[in-house]
Amino acid sequence: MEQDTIAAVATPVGSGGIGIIKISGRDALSIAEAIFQKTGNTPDSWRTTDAHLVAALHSHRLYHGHIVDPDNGRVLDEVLLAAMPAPHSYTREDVVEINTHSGRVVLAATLALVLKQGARLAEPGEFTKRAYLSGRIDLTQAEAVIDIINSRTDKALEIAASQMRGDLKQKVEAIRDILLDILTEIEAVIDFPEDVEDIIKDGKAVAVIANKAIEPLKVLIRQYDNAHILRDGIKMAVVGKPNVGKSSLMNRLLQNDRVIVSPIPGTTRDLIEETLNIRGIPVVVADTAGLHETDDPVEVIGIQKTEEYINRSDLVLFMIDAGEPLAREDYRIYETIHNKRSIIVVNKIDLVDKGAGPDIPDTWAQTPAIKISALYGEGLGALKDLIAKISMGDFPLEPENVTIPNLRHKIALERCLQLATSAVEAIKNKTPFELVAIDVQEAIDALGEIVGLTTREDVIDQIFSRFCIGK
Ligand SMILES: Nc1nc2c(ncn2[C@@H]2O[C@H](COP(=O)(O)OP(=O)(O)OP(=O)(O)O)[C@@H](O)[C@H]2O)c(=O)[nH]1
Ligand SMILES: [Mg+2]
Repeated sequence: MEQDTIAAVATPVGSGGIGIIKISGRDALSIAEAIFQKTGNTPDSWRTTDAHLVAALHSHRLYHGHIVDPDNGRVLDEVLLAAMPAPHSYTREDVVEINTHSGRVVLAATLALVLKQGARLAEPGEFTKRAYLSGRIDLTQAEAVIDIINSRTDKALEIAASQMRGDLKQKVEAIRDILLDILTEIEAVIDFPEDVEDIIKDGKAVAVIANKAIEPLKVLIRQYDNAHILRDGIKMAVVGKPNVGKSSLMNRLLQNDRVIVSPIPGTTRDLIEETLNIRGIPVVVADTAGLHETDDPVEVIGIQKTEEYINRSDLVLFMIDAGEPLAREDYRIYETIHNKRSIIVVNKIDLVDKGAGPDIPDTWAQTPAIKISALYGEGLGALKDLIAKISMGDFPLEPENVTIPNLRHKIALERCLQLATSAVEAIKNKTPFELVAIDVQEAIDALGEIVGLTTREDVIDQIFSRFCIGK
């Protein structure tokens, strides 16, 4: 596949030690030749040899030299350059990487020079898309690249790294191969009914589909259900009436004084969001404005925002004061949150005798409750455990448990499961094999969507649009 040549700055914007410009495509090496002056050679000496720069540079080595504008001889920067000729590169095309100093101007000037030599600016994710289109990686591995970049916890990184190694791809392909074999058998039966191998007729096919397709599909779907929050995270809101200690808890969880805490009710007026890692789960936690009746227009806006946020949250920490009887506001807040996954957090237990606290109505019993002191940090470990348990159940976080499909994969796995199940039923019911074959073919296609064999163009575009430029 001969593609045009793309280039981009691959490192984040800003000042730093090095910035990298990546070039990929058929002109990558000649562009490098035009603008790179290798140390130890005058430009003339290596241009007079009839060897191309490609031949002059060993692949996958870093060469020291300068970027020089061929039009006017202006030296832009002292750099290290690596040439990675096809097919041994990220994209499987000719790739050149130039390590310049990292500054906005030097990177922009070097990139402009590269573009002037005929490359075009890469689109977001285009290098990885080329790696996928060239067949070096499948779609799950391409998705893992973005997951690695976006990982917010070690566990999320572990999941993404496993996917990048191809663990999910292999599991999906193994199931797909089984279904392909079955399809071949079924087609043989359709074409040559008299020579039928017994595999279909005596029920062996049913067992093969059940054990080698349906079972592993169920395992993968279960992995998603149990553990997808390790990669996707959860949104958690801390709500309660004014002054119960919501901001104090937020600061405790973040281990710094991010939010203003004061004895004045109504201190927090805006919604404050931060990301933290609770037992390996990326949690976006929001401290909210205390919920109560007020005429203050700024507080009113804060309260509206809180109510919207509650709707979007996966988990709500409903905080009450250990030292005070429940107020009308508490009952009203419970009404808003009782249908959500929530935890009643009884705060300020340092102010009351051990075991004491407000009388919690029996009707609230369905919601787990925990006692803490946000001020002194008491009960925080137990609260984190409870957050993790409510979010993940008892799912074990063992290293072998890191093949976790994403939502896109899960939807395809479920469709495959449903079709495979219906194929089994059809075989058992002696449905004509032509019809069984349709189910099996569609089940195969569902798996093909995961790895990128039968994925719709717009879905592929959408996946790569999540990337940054230069990846
Ligand atoms: N004794 C005691 N005081 C606490 C505890 N948690 C918070 N406080 C105090 O309670 C007061 C209010 O705390 P905040 O964290 O600002 O409460 P809030 O719920 O964010 O209040 P608003 O933003 O006004 O809704 C502060 O004086 C805190 O120091 C606790 O566990 N024990
Ligand atoms: Mg507050």
